[in-house]
Amino acid sequence: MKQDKLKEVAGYPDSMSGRDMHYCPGCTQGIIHRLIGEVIDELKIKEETIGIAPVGCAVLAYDYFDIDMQEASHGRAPAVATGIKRVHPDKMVFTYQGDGDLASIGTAEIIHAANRGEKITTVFVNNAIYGMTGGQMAPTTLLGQKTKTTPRGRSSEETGNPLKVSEMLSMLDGAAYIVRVSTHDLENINKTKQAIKKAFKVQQQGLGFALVEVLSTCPTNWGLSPRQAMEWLEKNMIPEFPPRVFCAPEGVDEL
Ligand SMILES: Cc1ncc(C[n+]2csc(CCOP(=O)(O)OP(=O)(O)O)c2C)c(N)n1
Repeated sequence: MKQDKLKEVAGYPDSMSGRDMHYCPGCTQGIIHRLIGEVIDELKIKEETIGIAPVGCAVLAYDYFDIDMQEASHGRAPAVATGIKRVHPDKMVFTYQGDGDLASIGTAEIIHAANRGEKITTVFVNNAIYGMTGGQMAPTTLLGQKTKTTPRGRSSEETGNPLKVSEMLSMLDGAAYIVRVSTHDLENINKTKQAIKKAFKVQQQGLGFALVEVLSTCPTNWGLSPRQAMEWLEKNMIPEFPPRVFCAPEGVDEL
């Protein structure tokens, strides 16, 4: 019944299942899922798209899309995507990964997939924390940010500095399109959708590896209300992780 009501108001992308999501109030992962669903619908690629779900809060992503999905073990989504794309070069293959999954245990996989120029697309959700496991420090945790494992705030002496994944990957020759976007307000959510669409089109045209880093919220583990979390993202994450295009193939704006 809930689903029918939602359909009356807005409708669900055809490429999504419409199941109720388990995300906490104020977490923007549901929005990011929806944007991917809208892009798949608009590009009319539902039947040829294969998504790779991560380990992290989005572990159940396969339940929320009505497309072929494959679960990967923690951090290994780019390796799984590589295998699937090479066997099915005509398919649209994307990974969906958090910052613990992609930038901690899976650092090697993402660097080498990007460096090889695998023709896959990665949606990288940066919420500056390990959400699923209860709020431990991630590589992207901000200096001074309190987490379960940095109760006095992250210090660079002890745990290094926030890892700038997009900056790093864009240095690699195999990277075709690397962009950072955010979900803290409507304007930025719309930009996020456009970036995801371009990243899919880069793959469609065989131009190489594409990654969209999406700044996201984790009100539960940040200890904030949904509204405060949006404000915290804008105030604290945007200066450290400024949204921008890091590299793009020629003519990307016409895509
Ligand atoms: C091999 C392995 N190591 C550790 C874990 C525990 N673990 C599950 S999810 C996770 C981190 C998730 O954080 P992130 O990728 O940022 O995603 P989020 O939950 O914030 O969306 C960890 C460490 C695991 N499941 N498997």
